[in-house]
Amino acid sequence: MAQVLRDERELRRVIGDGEGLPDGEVEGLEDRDLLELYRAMVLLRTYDERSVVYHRQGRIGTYAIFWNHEAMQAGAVYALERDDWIFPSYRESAIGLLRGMPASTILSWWRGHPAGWWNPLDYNVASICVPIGTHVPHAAGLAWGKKLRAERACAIAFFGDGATSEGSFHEGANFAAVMRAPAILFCNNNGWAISTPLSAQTAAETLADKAVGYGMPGVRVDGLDVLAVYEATREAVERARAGKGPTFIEAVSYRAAPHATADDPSAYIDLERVEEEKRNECVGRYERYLRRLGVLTDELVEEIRGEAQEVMRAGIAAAEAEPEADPELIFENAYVDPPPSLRDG
Ligand SMILES: Cc1ncc(C[n+]2csc(CCOP(=O)(O)OP(=O)(O)O)c2C)c(N)n1
Ligand SMILES: [Mg+2]
Repeated sequence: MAQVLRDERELRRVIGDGEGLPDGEVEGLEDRDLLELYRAMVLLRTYDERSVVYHRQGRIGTYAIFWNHEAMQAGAVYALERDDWIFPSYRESAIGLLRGMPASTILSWWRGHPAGWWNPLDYNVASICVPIGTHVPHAAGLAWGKKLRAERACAIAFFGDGATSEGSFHEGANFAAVMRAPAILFCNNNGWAISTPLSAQTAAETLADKAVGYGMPGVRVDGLDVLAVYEATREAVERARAGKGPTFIEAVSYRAAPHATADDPSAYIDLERVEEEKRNECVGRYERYLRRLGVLTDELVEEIRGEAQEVMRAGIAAAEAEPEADPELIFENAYVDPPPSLRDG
């Protein structure tokens, strides 16, 4: 198995291209696991594509698209156990689906409805974090707590390339490393922080280089290769459980969708590159790998897609069946002494 290198520069890759680039495999994964990973990716892809449609129909609010991030999310979560904690950013809003959270809960979150807030203990999935990077110290602290209690669990925080410029990222990374907390800092480097390109984000050669300064290993993986992501995360989890502290994983991609439904990237992005990324998108790439292995058939693809579509149909119906929320809730607990404009309004 590949080692976690201190300064691994090449992107780790397992899936080939069916031509010159050979397919690899991950030790310990059976056909059943390979299909579970596929099922998870299709569920996330379906959630994402349906959400964009629901947004256009006015059925959910602004939505942060994660199209082509499915390999990072599904691969990393598959390397965890149920007791391990996940700290998502808005880009991983639907990651709870992989822990059995109903789609209606997440759709309600994007509808701004109170039914969209869950008890993190029910799924070991923390609240979706919208402020950039503020959940990194939370994940580090929770992981440290697990260590103090001599529990086996670890914590993973997902954040973007832009988050690595935020103070809380640095505080969380330093704290996790000094405390040797069983934490995984998973950076989805999609090359953009809204319209800010990576070149304006950092002068470092790679984001994984930042790990060295904190004394933790940094790994770089192809973020569109679900098996490489899985393997790198599994190694990070093993390190965490062995008391060796945190790992920084930089999963590299190029954002192929708008930042969110309110964004028009044609004003700033390299559109040719986007088209190229779309042709090599992660679900199709994994599907072709599984077909080359003879693990996936047309019937199975249809069945898995059909199941995911049904989850979404049921999810939006349940979210829309929620009674309307009381607008007063917005102000409850917000003020000890409400200003007159609110009190008398
Ligand atoms: C503390 C904070 N500052 C600014 C913002 C506004 N904002 C929302 S998304 C975003 C870009 C983040 O980019 P990145 O970390 O690369 O994540 P990505 O959206 O690419 O997944 C910014 C600056 C915010 N949400 N929180
Ligand atoms: Mg980004």
